[in-house]
Amino acid sequence: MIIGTAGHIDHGKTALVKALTGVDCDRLKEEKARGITIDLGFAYLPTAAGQVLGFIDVPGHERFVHTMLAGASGIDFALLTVAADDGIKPQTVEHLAILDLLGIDWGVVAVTKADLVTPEHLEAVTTQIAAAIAGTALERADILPVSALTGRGVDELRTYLVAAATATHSRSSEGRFRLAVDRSFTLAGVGVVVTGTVLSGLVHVADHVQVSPSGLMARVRSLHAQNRPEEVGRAGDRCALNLAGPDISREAIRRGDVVVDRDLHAPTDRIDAVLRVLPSEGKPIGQWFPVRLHHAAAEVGARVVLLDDSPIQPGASADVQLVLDRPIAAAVPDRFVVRDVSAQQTLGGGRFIDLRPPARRRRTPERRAQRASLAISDPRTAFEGLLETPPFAADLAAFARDRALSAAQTRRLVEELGLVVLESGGSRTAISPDQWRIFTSSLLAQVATYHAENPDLQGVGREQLRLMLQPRLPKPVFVAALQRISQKGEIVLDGAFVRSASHEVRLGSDDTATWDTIAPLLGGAERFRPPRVRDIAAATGRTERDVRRLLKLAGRMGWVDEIADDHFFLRDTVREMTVIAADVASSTQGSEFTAAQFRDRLANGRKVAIQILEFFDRQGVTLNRGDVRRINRHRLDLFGAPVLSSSDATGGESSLVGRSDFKSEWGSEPVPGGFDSHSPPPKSSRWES
Ligand SMILES: Nc1nc2c(ncn2[C@@H]2O[C@H](COP(=O)(O)OP(=O)(O)OP(=O)(O)O)[C@@H](O)[C@H]2O)c(=O)[nH]1
Ligand SMILES: [Mg+2]
Repeated sequence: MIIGTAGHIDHGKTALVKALTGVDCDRLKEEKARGITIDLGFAYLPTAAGQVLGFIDVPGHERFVHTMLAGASGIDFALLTVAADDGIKPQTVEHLAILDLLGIDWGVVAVTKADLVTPEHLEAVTTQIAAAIAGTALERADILPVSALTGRGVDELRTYLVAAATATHSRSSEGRFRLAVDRSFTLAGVGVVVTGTVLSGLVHVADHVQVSPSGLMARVRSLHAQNRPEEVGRAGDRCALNLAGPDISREAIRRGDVVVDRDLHAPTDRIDAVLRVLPSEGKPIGQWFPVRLHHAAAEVGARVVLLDDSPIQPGASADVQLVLDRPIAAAVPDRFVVRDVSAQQTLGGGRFIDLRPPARRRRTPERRAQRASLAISDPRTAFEGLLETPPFAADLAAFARDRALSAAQTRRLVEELGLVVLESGGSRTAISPDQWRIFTSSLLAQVATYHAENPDLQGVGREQLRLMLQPRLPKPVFVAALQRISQKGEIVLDGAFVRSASHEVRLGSDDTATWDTIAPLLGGAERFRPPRVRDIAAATGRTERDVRRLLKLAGRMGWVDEIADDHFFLRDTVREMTVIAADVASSTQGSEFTAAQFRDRLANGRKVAIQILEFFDRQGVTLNRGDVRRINRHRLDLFGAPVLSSSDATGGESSLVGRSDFKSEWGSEPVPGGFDSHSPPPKSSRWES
């Protein structure tokens, strides 16, 4: 248990810690000279039960409230001192308010210097204290008189603290490791040491960690917990870490840094928070109000962006966006305190609720609803609520990181909520089971509607479909969603299109009539040199546009192939040409053939023959090397030619020749050039037309 002192200057905090532990926390020369505490002091008290109580002694001076804040952020238990002869003073009130804002609701009030007052006075002060703590987090704290001078009440207080430490169930060490640095120094023979309270998780000797926000990498060479050498430090421990790393030095790490599990390093300078303004504050907090933000041991300048319409009145709470002067290493739902820029007084504080809020559209109803869920401390309830608000999807990886959740905690969250998690790149987008059902069924419904309205189209474009659906997933996440749904077999991903598995493209009756007039023009003797779109349009009296549209449609149905721009060949013809190409190749030495040899067989002119071969090259049916080509027999079936088994391929890559089943496929149609015409291998690589 870490105990932190609090209270007005000179109210006997340091003297009391010394009376309890024997340790004088005022080590600095200046502290001795001035008789006040300036920096944080640390003391440890081993108990009979083998526990160690840690003490953080803070300064009471009004100019050092920021130091008190750095200390108070790392404590479990408050030891508030009020001098019996002085009573409640300004920093008693301010420290009490800070403890309240930090949510430290466990502690005791010591009425110090009890030796200086009469019993009646002591009773009056006790009454005054009870009134001061009423309504704060410490309202149920016991009030005990002590004197560091005479020793009165000191043993009782020590016993009280030991009992409290025994009663506490130690903080959960779940979550990823974070330690808020309050000191960095070098020790001779050891190296760089940083100290602070472990905010969450565990740290082991030899762990690799990161210093945030600087990002410096380090290894834990050794560690102390409560001033003793240990192998592991846990949440709630006060630890000293001996860090090693290429860029690690005493100067490179300072108070306010956070040593973190390397998965957590993601500093932020824009944070959504719930801010409570102290009732004692004179004026409301307005738009773009400048503050000093205190978080863990860090202090940074910031502006308050109001997310509601009106300024925040004293005593009221509201959602705000904090825009920081520089990034800090935070987590949700960390507590924070804001003070005014001249650092004269504490204004308020609260909890962080979102470390990556949007800078724009932050006042929409949707965003408001998200914040309401994010404000919930319990991660499971918060994430469940978040997924029930638009856009009904959230990045689980970022959520887990920003709440310092361990892998096991995240897994449990997924299991308990039955989440559907879509992975893409480094992000893990989660959707609730209900929303996933809605998403899936509306996707299937949209695809079905699209087919009904567009029977002649192969499917709906992915992007078009994405924009039709809620939640509107980011593109890469949508792809992951499509893949997941397609695994069920109901939809098929067809390039950039999505169609239902049962969908077949069908021509409307007009288009069927048009096709019936066009198809004969593409076949017959001229099939190796069919008319182009322009020629067909002229021959049939239709517009080029219409002919082109229909032929593209026929292409999607696998009836034709667009060999070159606006030049469509029947699929049967293309298949026939692959076989001819294979045959030409088989008739040459080395199975290589030239475009001229191919043209001679098709008798369709040099230009068209080259276009066909280039089309085959693109499809991988032929392999082009210099002026000659070979057949890639693995691709011969692309247009429907029977697949060759490797035993068929004894004649090399183009052993189709001579197979009667291939010849018979062409029926009685004579193949130009004939199967038996053997052209000699080319002597020259130039075209000879
Ligand atoms: N008579 C009497 N004097 C005390 C007692 N406790 C502290 N003092 C004196 O009060 C003065 C201030 O005590 P500190 O313990 O330094 O007070 P503090 O709260 O630590 O002061 P800061 O850290 O500067 O805020 C010192 O001169 C102490 O000797 C006490 O129980 N009885
Ligand atoms: Mg002191």
